[in-house]
Amino acid sequence: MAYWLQCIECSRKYEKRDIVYTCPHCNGLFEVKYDLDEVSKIIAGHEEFKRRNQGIWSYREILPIEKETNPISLQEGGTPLYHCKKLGNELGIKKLYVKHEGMNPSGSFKDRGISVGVTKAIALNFDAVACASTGNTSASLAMYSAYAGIKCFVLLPEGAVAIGKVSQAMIHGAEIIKIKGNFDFALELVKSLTTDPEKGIYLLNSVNPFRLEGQKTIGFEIFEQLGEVPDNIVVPTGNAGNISAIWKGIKEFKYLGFIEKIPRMISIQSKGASPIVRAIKNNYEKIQPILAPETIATAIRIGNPVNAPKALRAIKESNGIALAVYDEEIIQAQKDLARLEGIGVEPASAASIAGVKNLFKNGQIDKDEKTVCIATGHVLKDPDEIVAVCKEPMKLFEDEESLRAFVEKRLSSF
Ligand code: AN7
Repeated sequence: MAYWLQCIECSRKYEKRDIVYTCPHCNGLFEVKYDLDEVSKIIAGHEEFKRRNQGIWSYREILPIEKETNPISLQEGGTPLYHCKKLGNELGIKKLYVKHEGMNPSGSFKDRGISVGVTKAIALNFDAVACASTGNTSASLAMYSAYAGIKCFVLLPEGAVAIGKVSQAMIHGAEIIKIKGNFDFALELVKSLTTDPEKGIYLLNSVNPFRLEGQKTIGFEIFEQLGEVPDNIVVPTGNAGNISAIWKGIKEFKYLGFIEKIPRMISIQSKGASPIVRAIKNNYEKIQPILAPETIATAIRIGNPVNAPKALRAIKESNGIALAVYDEEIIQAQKDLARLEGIGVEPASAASIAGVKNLFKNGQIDKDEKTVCIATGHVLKDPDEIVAVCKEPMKLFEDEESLRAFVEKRLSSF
């Protein structure tokens, strides 16, 4: 299928084989464009995608990879969508759903984008890739690079990446580079390392427009699993790639005539790292970066989101919302989801639930609306946080009698 790159600011077009991450003319972000009229001649309806049942690769005609190329796939996508009845009842919203992206191969939604990104790297003859990361991108990139047999460099902000994620990067054999400074600084460094494609390192942060194409499939799956478009899609937002990607996919499905309605795109950030929320609230054209972002949700501890221009458009075009939540609310939502629904997620993911709770309270979400929260990463990503927030003491029992007494007491109070 024909596709090319187009700058979202100046609309200049580039060839799909051009190795450019941002527009050489105006530094704007790129978007992948397809000849959708051609696609609609080949794909009769969305059911055809669904029938293939191949995760993200079901959508090949609207992914930027040639037909002949073998995907580097570890069976990403096809994640469960749970109807959270108990939690929904507690919040007052009956139609609350969670799309559990923690069920991807490396335990986060990043696998969708990295599968496409590493496939692209191989197709372009790169034998090394790199990213800066708050953790999940590095885990995913390390995993897919190992499978593809290419070299992988990950730049991690020192002391700010959850241990589950670092250990994944380690076991899959990535070159781990600790950076003195936060994620935003690590991203600047990795961009400069990869500006010269002749050096042979392909950049796979979400500024890479091909990567985002894989992530748009989250929206397609929600539509298929739900049988309709929900009223709201709620996305924890850091570098703002995911919310932009999902929105792009929705617009493509609409153009293709597969859907009529569009959802509101709702961005949730943590209070200590909420440049998108501030920009929407104050009606800024551009975000103002936050210099020292801070939150327990380390995945989204990002002050200068590279995809902000796309995310701001997604929120505005969809008549969406941006809201910041406190760390305490994130922790509560993480516990509620785990204890009422049996769904274990990392703090960043729980931000979406915390956001919905507040939006319902202040009347921005109605009780009858269908709302899908994206649970972006698995609970085992950040075990230190769990131990810190679950303070129930672990008792040491020396004899059977006191153990029995304890268990009986607990059973009778259950
Ligand atoms: C669990 O891994 O940026 O708004 O370097 O790991 O698309 O950036 C992770 C981001 C939400 C935010 N939830 O997504 C990285 C990284 C989890 C995440 C986000 C991330 P974007």
